[in-house]
Amino acid sequence: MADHYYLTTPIYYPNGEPHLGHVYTTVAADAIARYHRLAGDDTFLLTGTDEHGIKMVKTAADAGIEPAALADRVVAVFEQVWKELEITHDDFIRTTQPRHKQGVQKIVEQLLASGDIYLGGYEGWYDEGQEEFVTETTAKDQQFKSAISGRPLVRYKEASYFFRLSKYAGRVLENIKANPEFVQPASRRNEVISKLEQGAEDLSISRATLKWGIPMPNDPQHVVYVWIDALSNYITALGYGSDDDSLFRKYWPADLHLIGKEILWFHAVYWPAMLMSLNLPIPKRLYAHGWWTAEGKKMSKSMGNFIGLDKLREIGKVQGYDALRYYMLRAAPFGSDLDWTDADFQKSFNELANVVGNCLNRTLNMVGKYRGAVPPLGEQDDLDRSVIAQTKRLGQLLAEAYGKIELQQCAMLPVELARAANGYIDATAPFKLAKDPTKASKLDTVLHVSAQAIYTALVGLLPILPEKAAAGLKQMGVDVAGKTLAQLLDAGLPVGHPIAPGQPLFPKAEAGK
Ligand code: ME8
Repeated sequence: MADHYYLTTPIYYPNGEPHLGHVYTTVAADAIARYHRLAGDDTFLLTGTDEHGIKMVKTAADAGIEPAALADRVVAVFEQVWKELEITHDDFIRTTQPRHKQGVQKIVEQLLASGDIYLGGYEGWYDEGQEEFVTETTAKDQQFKSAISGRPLVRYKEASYFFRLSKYAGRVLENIKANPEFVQPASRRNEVISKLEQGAEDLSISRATLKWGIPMPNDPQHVVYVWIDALSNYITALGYGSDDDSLFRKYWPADLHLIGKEILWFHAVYWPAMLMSLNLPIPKRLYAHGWWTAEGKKMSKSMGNFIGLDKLREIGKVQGYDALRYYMLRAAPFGSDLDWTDADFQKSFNELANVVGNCLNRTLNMVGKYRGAVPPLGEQDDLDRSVIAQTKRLGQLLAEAYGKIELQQCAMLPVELARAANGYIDATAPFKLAKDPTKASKLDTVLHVSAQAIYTALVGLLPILPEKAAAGLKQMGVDVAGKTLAQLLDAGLPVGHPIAPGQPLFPKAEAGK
């Protein structure tokens, strides 16, 4: 039976249109999901929107509309963008959907039943942009401003229900320490550990002064704190607490929650504590990736360096969304902060054109012209053997890289194989071999090895460049539909497989722009 793989993106606030940051996490998740599907795993990718909370209320008020109308308008944009980018999510959860509301109420009822919720009063600071309670000390350290947006913290004083986070802090910490894979990357895991070693206070989980939210089942004057509401999506989407929880039973615990670094604490501490209180298993892995800046500065509309939909769509139109995917995933080791520059984007596009596109084109032209079909291996030397070995290794290297969520490697390894194949073609000079009938066996080898190498590289690129890699393979006469990675890699290109000259995969007219 195939393995299960359940992965999620954060559910985004629909208070503004998606931008580079949202696209990054979602594309990363999509690449991982595509890899696992290709590997034959029963895969489920969840994304969605986080529609309650004060931030939505305020943005809607500024626009002179109701929060629900704002959510509907922006959610439609998110859905449209994921469609344009061909994101392969299996579900899109909105926290305003009845299925989610019912699930959250069930969850809160269970937390109440385990005695982990009590009524108290909250007086303290709140970061409305992050929807986060901030302790007095932290507030002071941050000069009463948000660490993320820089906006002033707001003083709250109201009755509130509390979740006994302090009761679970020790177990949550132990679990993080005992499972090095759980919170990644390691640097961020260490930050969580040192913060958690100082203990954790009980968490205010309801708002009495807010109407836009899910009512507390025991006291409808309060709405559930937006983070308790939001984190629950990972199980309500699977039907937890509903009449049909078959997906939940099949896929939970999640294999991977992919998130940005600024929301790691919620996922690494609040979420496991909630799950412990619910007696449910903890997700297997949280991966908190880095933050994008643009041209060296925080992205901002007023600074003119905002990478928003207009710019992303223009790239989609000119260079194609696959070029965007490759650039984003290749830009830095996964987990590190990243900086967008137009120059680097162009460089990475040129790399695709000059390395992958060029290798495919040369190979198709050579094999098409000299043999018309993949020839058998002829006489071989060490250089041939080293490219053969590198080709054979790709599947294993990719399995390791995807296993560790090293997405930069996942993007680059196949391209490095194509680069090696280009070097090999340069070194063996098949156009010279073709002129000398005594070198026919050597030419067979060169054509065979080059064809297998670029074929394998394209197969390895399928999760990263779904459209271009499939188009390249189509030019090689290979239809990937319905085939697993192992089938594609093991089969290789059979001897005698017909090959005809092809078209540029990344046309130069575009590359030069
Ligand atoms: O935090 N660089 O939603 P959100 C990289 N609703 N990633 C970025 C980014 C940037 N500059 N900007 C945004 C929320 N992101 C909550 C989540 S989950 C139960 C609830 C990405 O709309 C990154 O994944 O503010 C980050 O964690 C997420 O968008 C925040 O989206």
